[in-house]
Amino acid sequence: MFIDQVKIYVKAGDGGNGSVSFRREKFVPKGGPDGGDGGKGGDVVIEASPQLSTLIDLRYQQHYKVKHGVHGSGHMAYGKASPDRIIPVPVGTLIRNFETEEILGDLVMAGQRVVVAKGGQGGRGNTHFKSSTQQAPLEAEVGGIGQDFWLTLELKLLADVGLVGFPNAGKSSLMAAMTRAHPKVGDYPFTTLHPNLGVATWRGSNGRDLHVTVADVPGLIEGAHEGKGLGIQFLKHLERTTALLHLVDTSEMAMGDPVHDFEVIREEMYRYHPKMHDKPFFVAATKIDIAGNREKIEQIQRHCAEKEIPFFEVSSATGDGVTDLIRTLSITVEQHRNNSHQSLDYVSRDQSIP
Ligand SMILES: Nc1nc2c(ncn2[C@@H]2O[C@H](COP(=O)(O)OP(=O)(O)OP(=O)(O)O)[C@@H](O)[C@H]2O)c(=O)[nH]1
Ligand SMILES: [Mg+2]
Repeated sequence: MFIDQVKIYVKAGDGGNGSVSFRREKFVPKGGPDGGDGGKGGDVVIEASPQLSTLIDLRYQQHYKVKHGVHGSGHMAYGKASPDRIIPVPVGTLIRNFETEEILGDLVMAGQRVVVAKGGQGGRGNTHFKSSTQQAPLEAEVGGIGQDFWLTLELKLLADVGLVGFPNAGKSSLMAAMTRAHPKVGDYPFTTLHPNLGVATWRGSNGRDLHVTVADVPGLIEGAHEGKGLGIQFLKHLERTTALLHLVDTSEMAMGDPVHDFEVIREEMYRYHPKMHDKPFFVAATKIDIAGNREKIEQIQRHCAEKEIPFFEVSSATGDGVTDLIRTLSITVEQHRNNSHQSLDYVSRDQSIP
């Protein structure tokens, strides 16, 4: 299973100290206490951002410290609180206390937040310590200490696009053609035993790179939703993906009928959970360099046209069609990310999957 893991140190802000001060006014010989309170120290907050797809930034910056709150001062001046420090992480990040291994949060939703270290309270100024017996208190509190911890952050498989299909359909080969990942490819079913993640990049028309995380999971077979083959365990990994790309082997050597193969896998996903059919969905005919008379390509293409499913044809061996596919997937994923309302909607639906 893919896990991107980092260890970071967080330290929330200490509270500002309360002030010891007395009023000094003309014609008022003994002014009372007027020391203000210190400001609260900022918290450290971790927030799931749909813009991020890896924890790589946190590998480069390991320490996150928040400034202390401003100290109180005379004339009842309260110190300002120091601002919270927000650390953005990808959706799918699990946060643990490094020492106790206690889970502090599992950020599965864009915008979801968890306070991982609380800032100290501001100390009270000497105005609070005035009493009938003590008219001129020399006492004030120091600010509370901000919490500090070492944390481990783990990114669980939460890809943008999941590759689905029968064993040997060419998923890992396509993954290798679209990304820099090097998954194992083999001329036999169930070559892939664990999901692999890779990142496909598309340079948008504005010159900005769009990154799409692709998950290559073990092949599915009939009965997968009941746990047949490597089955259910990996359907689970596809739950949280934005879009699905279904690969159908259209080479001359492929054993089955492409339309039948396609419907079997589509049905497995539906039976696993009907909401799997609500995701943006694409079909790609694979291995078109060895498709012979193209009969299988045309069969599945007609079927997709009838069902209004976007259809592509690719060869991972020659690279034909791969760029076009990356472009479409990137645009779809980007639209999804920009639509945070939709993204929240997705996750809440995903959470309802048992
Ligand atoms: N000629 C040709 N062969 C391909 C192409 N894509 C995949 N293959 C071959 O098809 C076989 C299966 O490819 P994989 O990428 O391992 O298929 P998979 O879907 O990942 O298979 P599992 O992991 O077992 O489910 C390998 O022998 C590949 O070399 C292609 O575009 N052209
Ligand atoms: Mg594979």
